[in-house]
Amino acid sequence: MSKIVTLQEFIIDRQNEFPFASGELSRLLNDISVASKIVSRDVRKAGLVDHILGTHGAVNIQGEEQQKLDVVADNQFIKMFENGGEVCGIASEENDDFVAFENKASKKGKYVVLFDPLDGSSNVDVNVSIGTIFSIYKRISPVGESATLEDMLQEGTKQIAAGYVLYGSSTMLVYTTGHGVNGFTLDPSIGEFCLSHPNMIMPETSRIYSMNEGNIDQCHLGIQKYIQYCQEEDKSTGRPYSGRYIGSLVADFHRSLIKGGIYIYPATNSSAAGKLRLLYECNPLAFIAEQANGIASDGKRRILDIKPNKLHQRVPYIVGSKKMVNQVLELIAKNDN
Ligand code: P6P
Repeated sequence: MSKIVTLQEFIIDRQNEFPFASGELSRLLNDISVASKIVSRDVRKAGLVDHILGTHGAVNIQGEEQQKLDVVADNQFIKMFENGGEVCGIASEENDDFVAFENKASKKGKYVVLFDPLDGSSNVDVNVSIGTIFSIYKRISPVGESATLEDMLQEGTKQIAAGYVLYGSSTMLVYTTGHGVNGFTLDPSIGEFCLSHPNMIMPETSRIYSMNEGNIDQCHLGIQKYIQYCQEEDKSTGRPYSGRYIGSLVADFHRSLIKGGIYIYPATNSSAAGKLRLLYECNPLAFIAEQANGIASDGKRRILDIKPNKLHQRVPYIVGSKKMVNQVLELIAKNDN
């Protein structure tokens, strides 16, 4: 049995990857792991709360209103960041505008965090995996002042770190700081994230594609042709492939990271920019994908190169195994009218 390596040990051991690191990023990553454990606990009891102890909107015995789980998660992460002293401001799916922390210690924080506190939260009701996604940037605004919108609207290539927490059959935290991707599984009996998936690499190809095919008639002809290709029978290329769509981005992405595959959320007639958000869904997962030898594109551009202009900006999203994504990009280029 190999030695257990906790996330805390791993972060400290890797601290020397940052020549000028004086521990702030290590502390920030640790803060995220602590908040994730608390959210994991709340997610695990959601079914009980919603069906036995009172649903959202109900008033509990203390006279407090039962909050939706994504609001609870959002508040948990914001509280952790605001009190941690490393973060000067945040942007989150749950907040229309960004939040600049005005306490003296936070204003000295070097980082901003953009996150989706509980992506896929509508799946809680049907007990399907959900996740937290986060992205960390160095601030642009001067240390000591309030965070600005400019701090939040940076290209994905500027990310210092990115990761996700998957609240699935087990709770896993997967992250990168630009030096590869590593996965940690929460051992609830000791309350520690333990290194379970070192040096994660996405297989170059796979027989799994992931898309809400209800959108198939509304998307680019090149994507339609790719899905047809996946569904045709051709034993020499292992087709037909398998369609797997959980409807929870973190879970669908994680499967692609482990087994290979492609996830597509295209532009549709009803949503010209697609559904997924660039800043706190697509960019962090794109950083992880590229660090694991995968690709992330909007169909024309590398996701990480896109200059954001709005906090909640949406982009079409094609992410996964290198050979599969490149095949889709070729079909899009070939069928561009
Ligand atoms: P649809 C969840 O709402 C989410 O943002 C992602 O987690 C998921 O992949 C996608 O939307 C599902 O969207 O339109 O297929 O229900």
